This record gives sequence, C-alpha cells and structure tokens, in this order.
Amino acid sequence: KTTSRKSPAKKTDNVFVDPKEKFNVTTAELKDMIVKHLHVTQGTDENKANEKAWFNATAAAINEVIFERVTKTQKTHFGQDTRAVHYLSLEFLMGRLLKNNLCNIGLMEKASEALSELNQDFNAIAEEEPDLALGNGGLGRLAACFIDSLATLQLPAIGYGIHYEHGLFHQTFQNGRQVERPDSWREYGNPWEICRPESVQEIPVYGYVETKYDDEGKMVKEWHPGRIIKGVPWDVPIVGYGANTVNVLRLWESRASDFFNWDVFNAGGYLDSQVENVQAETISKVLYPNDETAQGKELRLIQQYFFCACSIKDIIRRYKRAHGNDWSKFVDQVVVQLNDTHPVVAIPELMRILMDRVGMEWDQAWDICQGVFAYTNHTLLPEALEKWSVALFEKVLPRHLEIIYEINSRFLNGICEQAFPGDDAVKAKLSIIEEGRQKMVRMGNLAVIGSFKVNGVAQIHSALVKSDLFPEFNQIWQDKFTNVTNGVTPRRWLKSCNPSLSALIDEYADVDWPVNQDKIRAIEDLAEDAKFQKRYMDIKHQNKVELAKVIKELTDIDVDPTALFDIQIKRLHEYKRQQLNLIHIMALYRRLLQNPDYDMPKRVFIFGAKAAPGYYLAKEIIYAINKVADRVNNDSRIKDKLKVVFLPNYRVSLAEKMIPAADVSEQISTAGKEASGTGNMKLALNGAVTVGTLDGANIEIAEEAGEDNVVIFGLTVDGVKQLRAEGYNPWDYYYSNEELKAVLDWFDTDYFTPGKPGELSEVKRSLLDNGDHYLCLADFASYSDAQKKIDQLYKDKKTWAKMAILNTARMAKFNSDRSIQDYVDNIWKLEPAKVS
Ligand code: B1N
Repeated sequence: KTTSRKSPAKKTDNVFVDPKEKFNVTTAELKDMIVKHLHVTQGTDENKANEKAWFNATAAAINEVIFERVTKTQKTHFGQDTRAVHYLSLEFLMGRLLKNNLCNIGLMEKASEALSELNQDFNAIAEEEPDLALGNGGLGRLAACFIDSLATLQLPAIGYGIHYEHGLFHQTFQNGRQVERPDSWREYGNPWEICRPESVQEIPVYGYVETKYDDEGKMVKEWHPGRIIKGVPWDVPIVGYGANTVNVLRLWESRASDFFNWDVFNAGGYLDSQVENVQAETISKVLYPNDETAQGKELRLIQQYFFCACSIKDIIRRYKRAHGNDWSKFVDQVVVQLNDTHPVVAIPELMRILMDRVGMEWDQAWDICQGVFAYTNHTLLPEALEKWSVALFEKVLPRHLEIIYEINSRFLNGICEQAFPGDDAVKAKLSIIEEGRQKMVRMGNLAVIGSFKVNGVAQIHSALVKSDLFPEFNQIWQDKFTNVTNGVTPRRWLKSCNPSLSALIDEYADVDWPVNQDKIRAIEDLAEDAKFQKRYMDIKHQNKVELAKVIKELTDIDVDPTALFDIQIKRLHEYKRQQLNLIHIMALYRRLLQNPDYDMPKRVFIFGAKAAPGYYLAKEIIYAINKVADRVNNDSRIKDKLKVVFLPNYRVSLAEKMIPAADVSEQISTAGKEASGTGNMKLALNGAVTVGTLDGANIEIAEEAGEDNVVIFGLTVDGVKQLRAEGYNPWDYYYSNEELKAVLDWFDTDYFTPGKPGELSEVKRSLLDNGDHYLCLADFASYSDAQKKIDQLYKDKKTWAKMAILNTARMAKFNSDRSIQDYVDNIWKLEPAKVS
C-alpha cells in the first residue's frame, strides 16, 4: 500500500479554499438574518418561537446564500452552453439538509455560534428537520451522494425524480412486529424547495394510437391520450462543498391537468372533476417501499413514465432555448444516466418525441437516443429485474409499446442476426419481449439495447453483469460494458456526521481532505502511535456514549459504551442475511448459558432495518430478532455480556448517529448477491472493522484497507456456484454441527416467546425445509470463526486501534467524487464549469 508523507502533514498552499474562508458572512450577520426570518417568514419572534420555527428561520437565512448561487450556476451553465448530465432516478434518499448545507457552504461553526448566542441549542434545532426519505436504501442514497459530488466537482448536472408526498414509511415495533406508518415529510412545508410553475409539463397517458397517412403517403402515428397529467417541478438546491456550484434536484409532482377537467366541469361535473384530480395526484402520492423487487403494478409504471416524460420534455426545452430546432448538437450537450431500469421508459419516450413531434426518421432518432442514454445496473437478483406485461404497457403507453416492438425487431433482425445467425434460442433470450402465456416487456434488455454504456457498481458485480446476466450482449458490444465502483460523500459520512474524528483528522491532514480524501492517509503513519491511538479511540468511545443515549431514548435498553458495538444496518432482505447474524447471536447466548465464563468481550449487537411491507419472511426475521433481544437483554445469568438492540425506523439521520459509533461492520451477504453495498464504505471510513464475505465492494474495501484490517469469511462467488452445482443440502450442516442444530431447534420452542412455541419457526423453516436459498448454514461455521477472531482482536486494544485507524485512512477510493470522476472520464465526457 502507498505510504504517505511524514506526519503531521503540513497545511499547504493548495489552490483549494476552505469553504469556511469563502463566505464573509459573520456570526453577527447570520444572527440578524435568522432573527429577521423568525419575524418575516415565520411570523413569530425570539420569545415565542418553538424549535420548528427556529429551524425554518435558520434554513431561510441560509437559503439567502444558497439560492443566489443556484441562479448564478444556471446562468454560468447557460452562458457557457455546457454539456450536462441528467441523472434520472426514481429515488433520492437525501436525509436532512441543514447540517449538510452548512457544512458545504462552510457556515457550520458560525450557525452554531449564532444560535447559541440566541440561546438556542443548534443540535436540537437540527433534530427538528424531517428526513427527505424519497428512497428505499442503497440505490436512492447513492443518487444523493452522486449529486453532492457532482456539485462539489463543479459539474453541470441535474437530478430528476419524483416529488413524493409520502417517502419511505415510518417504522415502529408493536410487540416486536414491524408496523408501518405514513411518512409525511412536508406536511408543514419544506424550506429547501422552490416550486417552478413556469416549467410545468403536461404528460399524456392511456388512450389509443391512430395510424394515418400524410399527403406524400407516409405513415404517421397519432396518439390520442386518454388523460393528461400535469407535472409540477420542485427544485431542491444541491450545494457543492465549497459552494461555488449549486445544482438542483428537480422533483416532479403530479396534478390534474386543468385542460382535461374543463369539459366535465362545465357539464356540471364539479365533483367528478375532483375525482379526476384525486387520480392524477395519486401518481406522486407515495414511494413504493420495495427494495430489490419489481412489482408490475400499473401505478408504478405510470410513476416511471410520468417523471421520465416530464424530465425529457424539460431537457428538450432547455436545449431548444440554446439551439432552437437544430438537433445536431443534442448528443453533444445531453447525457442521461438511467439509475437502474426504473427510468428506462425514457428511451422510447425520446424516440416518440423525436419522431412523432419533431418529425425525424427512425434512424436519426435512434442515433440520438443511442448517443444520449447510459444505464447503471444495480442488481442481479432475478426478482428485481423489471418486466411489464405487454397488456399493461399497451393500456398505459400504447405508442411506446409500438416503438419498443420496432426497436426490438430492428435489433433482432439486424445486429443480433449478424452476431448469432439463425440462433433462435439466443434471439428469444435477447428479445425485449418475453414470450409465454403472458407476454412481458423486459426493461433490462431494452436498457442495454438503447444505451451506449452499461455499468455495474463494483468490480465483481460488473464482471458478473458481463458473464452471467448479459453474456450475449457483451459478446455483441464488448465496449459497452464497464464498471464504476460506488462511493459515498465524505462530507456527510465523515465531516458532518463525525465532527470529533474530523477535527482530529484536521490536525494531521491538509484541510482539503473532504475533497481530496487521499490526504487522510496522513494518519496511516500514526496508526501505531500510542497517543494518537488513544485520541482516536477516545473519540470512538465518546461516539458510543452518544449512541448509547439514543438507544436508551428509543428502546429503553441500557448498553455499556465500553462493550464492542457490532452494527448491521441495511434493508432487511434474506440475501443480506440478518438471520445469519441472529443465529450467531443465539449461539453466543447459548455458549454463555452453558459457560458463564465463556471468553468474549462484552458485545452489543445493533440492528437497523426496514422490511418491505409485503415481504413476509423479512418481517418474521425482524420479529425473531426482537424476541431474542427481549430474552437476552433481560437474562441476568449472562451478566450483560450480550445485548441485542433493534433500533426502530432506520433512516439516513439515524445512520449518521450509528455509523460513528460502530466497532464492527456486518457485511455478510451471500457472495454474488450484494451488487456493491455502500454502508460498508461509510462504516469502514468511520473506523469500523468489517466482518464480511467476498461480495460487492467488500472485496475492494479489503484490498484498500489491507487484509489484516478486515475479517473475511464464507464462500466466494465460485464457491457458491460450486456448492449449488453439487446440490446444496442445508440438512447436512444441521446434522453435522451440534451447536447449529441446537440453535435452529430453539426456534421451535417457546424460549423466546413464552407460552407460544413455534412463533419463530418460520425462520428455521426457511433455513431447512425451504432450502436455505442464501446458504446461511453453509457459511455459519466460517462466520462463527470470524467472530471469534474479532473477539481476540478486540481484546488487544493496540491492534484494534491500529485496524480502525487504517480503515479510516485508506478509504479514499470510496469517495463518491472518485465514482463521479470515473463516470465523467469513461461515460459522460463532461467538463467542469467554474462558477465565479
Ligand atoms: O443498489 C446499491 C448497491 O450498493 C446495493 O448493493 C444494491 O443492492 C442496491 C429495485 C433496487 N440494487 N437494486 C436496488 C432498489 C429499489 C427497487 O425498486 C431495486 N437497490 C440496489 C447502489 O448501487
């Protein structure tokens, strides 16, 4: 591994300007601004205002700085006629914006000072902000990190998504079971967004297609839509670190179109027209809470089309403002990144506009599309690969279906026939249309055929996209497939969520480490320095004290901050294997019951996870973890050596409190199933040691951190394939491992559910009768050994501190700025535009 310069690193004459030095707003001025907004935008005063009002006033004060820069940025981009990336995503998991915006414009200290001089508690005020939870998990949070990096790198970019009225549901536990409640993040308004009525779009859906012939006998298609939906854009400013560039995230809200309602209205159908309104407004009502499952629901297809059509129209409107009807520059100015297949209907939509509206011939329109779209694949799980029934497509988007058929037949009879002459099996596989009892449109195939680049999200995942998911497409277009390993923004995931560790890093690394993360390598040389180790671990301890308070507040469980904090935070999914973590916890519990002196450091296992509301087994696993937690936490025999905590309502803002306090990061997916993971990066960056399989980005994290600084276990991708080929039988592991058998049999008793034996049996059933699809039993012994290794390492405080420090020092590869630079270099070909 690269070693860095001697420490402490000197602060250099780097061109980078610390955002703190950039804004000459003084604390006193900021104070005045906040008080002014308390009066003029909140209609209250310093004596009456509650924390919500203080939050809103603070946000409004900061917006004075931010919105000016939005305008400046847009002016600059327009003036320089820049090429821009358009990031289309059904999810943006933004979390809270107050601290992030303050961090990025360098006003964090001043805002905190200003508020405390006003006798307010800055942290309490920041807690008033609801999370913008417009996403499910990794895919949505990745989009949020990416737009942060795009602005920080001063790249012309816009994010497009849906302005959901309700984001991801709020989770509570009732007697250990998950209960979902609606999330109403903007019930009382959201200070960060601006409505842009001047950019409203009208979007057709349903209806039928008429085939006509023009004067020259040319066939023309006319779509007579059944309904028109209005798309209203809301812009959320995205502040780059250093704050020269402030891009926007444009979120579309659906409304009933006035145009459509007049007839009904005039005919005395006032109430009917209100019903129409309700239907139109349903489109942006709620985020689908499924992670990694495609649902095939009509409303979801309409959501996808609605925001794609709005966005494509918006892109064209902006292009035309600069280039009029000259389409020759379109592919030079516009690149559209498709975040998974969810926005892939944008491809036939652009074809439709270019042909039916602009009047282009097929070939010209298709060339443009192929020059514009690039697609990121985020999963290989078959249940996540989107398919829509042809019948549904025909009902909702009849013209798009025709275009898809045409794309398909040109592909199959052209390129595909050339590459695989006469091979009907390959054609059936590569066809956009899946034949069968119910014909389906395969969005993945459409994405590959319609894009100029396709990327996976970690090296191993991208390799599997080529070898297992799209091997024939890869044979046809070898240059199309590429990798861009995911990343996370160190601004949110270190600087702002872990201020104490950041302050320590500031002492040894150049101040620009939040953009040049490599600079954190300066602390590598201190990894064995006793004084530095102590300071680093004292900070970790303090973060654990803080998390212990949160745990107490949310669950009433007392945990000891000197214990090892072992954290698994991610959506609940069988392939992520929270159940493997659980059976290991039960094994530890059993060892402690059998031998109260069993040699292990005190441990607290902490979970955070939401289950999709319709995912039965995931909810059973949550219930089982909660029931085991109840029993373990209240068993005096084990003397608090083991605690289990399931924090409710895991979300970005809770992650920001958990991650800085983690000693161990659980990354235990079945090899080949987790495309990348991004929580793994955040935890390692904050000094947690990974216990992980060789899956997704774990592989690259191990490479960067060094194999001594992570604990790897379990089957590899090849090992998994081989075991499956041999015929995997979980019962073999059950019968040959006495401890594993005892733990699994425990699920059938009433030990954890007094008086109700069998309540947890579903978890056992999934691991035995139902075939243990994710190989938990095959990996159990190896996992248990890995955990024993953790126990030993943790006891050696020096070794542990060194491992933690080296993890923080060596995560520069996983800065989302690096990911974005890879996209820029290999896919987007963008230039930064300096905003003065
Ligand atoms: O995308 C993340 C990766 O780090 C994770 O490994 C991956 O699991 C995640 C359908 C998905 N893949 N697919 C989804 C989400 C919502 C939905 O409706 C699929 N999420 C991922 C970022 O690359």
